[in-house]
Amino acid sequence: MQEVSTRHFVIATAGHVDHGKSALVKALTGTDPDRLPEEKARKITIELGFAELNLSAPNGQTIHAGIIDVPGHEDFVRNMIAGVGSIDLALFVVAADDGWMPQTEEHLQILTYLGVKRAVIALAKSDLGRIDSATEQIRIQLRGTLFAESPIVPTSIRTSQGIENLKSAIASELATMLPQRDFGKPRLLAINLPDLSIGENGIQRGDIITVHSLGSPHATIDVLLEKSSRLKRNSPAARSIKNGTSVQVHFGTGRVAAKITLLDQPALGTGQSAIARLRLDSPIVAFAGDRFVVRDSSEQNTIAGGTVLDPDADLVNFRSATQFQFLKARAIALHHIDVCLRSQLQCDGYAESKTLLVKSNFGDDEISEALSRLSHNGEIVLTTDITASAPYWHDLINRATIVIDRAHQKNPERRGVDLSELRTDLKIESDKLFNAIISELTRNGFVRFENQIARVSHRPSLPLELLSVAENIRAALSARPFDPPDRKALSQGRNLQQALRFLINKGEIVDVSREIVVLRGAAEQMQNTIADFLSEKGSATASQLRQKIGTTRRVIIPFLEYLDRTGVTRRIGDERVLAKKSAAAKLTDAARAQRT
Ligand SMILES: Nc1nc2c(ncn2[C@@H]2O[C@H](COP(=O)(O)OP(=O)(O)OP(=O)(O)O)[C@@H](O)[C@H]2O)c(=O)[nH]1
Ligand SMILES: [Mg+2]
Repeated sequence: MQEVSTRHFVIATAGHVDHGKSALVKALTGTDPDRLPEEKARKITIELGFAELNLSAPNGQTIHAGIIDVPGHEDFVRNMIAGVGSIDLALFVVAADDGWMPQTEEHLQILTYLGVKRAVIALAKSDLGRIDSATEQIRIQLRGTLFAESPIVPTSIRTSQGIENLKSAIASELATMLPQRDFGKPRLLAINLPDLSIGENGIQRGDIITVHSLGSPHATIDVLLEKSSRLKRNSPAARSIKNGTSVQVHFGTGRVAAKITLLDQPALGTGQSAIARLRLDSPIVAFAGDRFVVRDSSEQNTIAGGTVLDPDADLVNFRSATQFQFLKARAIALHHIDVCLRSQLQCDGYAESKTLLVKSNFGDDEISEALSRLSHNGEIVLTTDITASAPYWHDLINRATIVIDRAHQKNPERRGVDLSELRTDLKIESDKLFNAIISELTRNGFVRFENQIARVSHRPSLPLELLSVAENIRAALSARPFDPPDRKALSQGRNLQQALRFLINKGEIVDVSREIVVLRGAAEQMQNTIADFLSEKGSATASQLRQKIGTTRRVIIPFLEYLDRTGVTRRIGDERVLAKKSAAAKLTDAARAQRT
């Protein structure tokens, strides 16, 4: 037996006040969506109402649709907008006796701004008007809109005419649609959480509950604004939007006051679109691609709509060339994931991979699929944490290579370049980016030791002019190997310092302390003498060890501290003993000696 699954959709009504929306919802579902006493008394819808409709589609599918019934009255457009924010299908109601009316028009524009693409039109009260002429009028009004081809179904709740037709029209439309994808980024609008406080300090209508990983809310967002070409000339709603215009912006079920700044044109007239910055009175969590409706500040007219291009514009200069490019690119193809990724990486050069398009309507799978495709094409570079545009990345790698090569040339005696120096030269702020660059370098011909990096092939060597300097240092140290001159005397001037650093790095000279350096051979002799003495006596004072070696206090104290640090000896009060490790080593030596 073939399994039949139920598909779920959301429908909202739309249309002028009193045109029969709620009556139609009741006729379709049996549920009266007007619940409030005030609604019953005034015979008008105020708040959103809800009902459920179960249908079977022509292909046998069962369909479950939640219906949101919206108010038509001009005073409640705000509630209407909240109802139609993320629906699959509009049930657009026009009364046959009244025909096309102001809120029929306003609701059509709102549905368009919000990206609703499908509708079924009910020609309600068909018992009261002339079906032919009303249908003709509606077709003319819908010309050039997304609903131009939508079915128009005459209905009457008085005669029950057309109710079944309307059900099948809705079922046919929904049967051909994919339900909205769940892209794994919840932003709830209606929720039932009895423990939450409601009101001024708690949550309010329009507040968004979301998951932390989607990032923080922002009060500056960059958008594409559009003003419908349908607005009647000389009507208040048709007035151009200028820089600094104060408006009410309706996002989802919420509303926030905002000021508009236009990017590259003085005003936005009917039929035009423009990139704009919205400075919101309070921050919101918006996603790139989110659509919204703009009403004038007094909430009399719907004056524009728009799409979010950059939901995190707080720290970005609106008029910088990079942001301009970024917004232009996104404005053209916001639904195209490659365009969105490219535009961001072209603008920022790189991003932490896990933050890329987090605030967008693309799902995680879609994003990682696109990233691997673009990386396969060579457009971007993916590392564990970082995604970078390929030119940006290769430029950094090239510059790093140049910095390191120059440093090797300039200071061939040095082992490599300090990472901090390299980072400053490359002007990299992000730890993650810098680490990614370093690991890329170490996979390709470079080696890192502690806090330095060098070419694998780099062999530190003294430049000619330092050879004699190094010779002088060797001579000075070997004159009295156990009582060498002060380190200060060996590091006066850049040449001495460089040569000394080279000999230390090379291992010829041991860096005992800030005051003392000794030749490696001398250091080994001193260490052996001390170890033998301690292994024989168990412990000894610094003074005994100094006499044993024949050196001075100036040298023995730092040298013993050096042995403590390197795990050869351990200090107990005024005495030194062999550290466990070296004592054990001595024992094995002794055992070995006995055996042979
Ligand atoms: N003759 C006739 N009257 C209808 C029909 N449908 C609705 N009405 C009447 O029209 C009036 C308004 O109907 P509602 O369903 O409340 O209209 P509405 O569009 O929901 O109104 P709002 O929600 O306030 O915008 C009511 O008195 C209904 O009885 C119909 O098919 N024929
Ligand atoms: Mg109603």
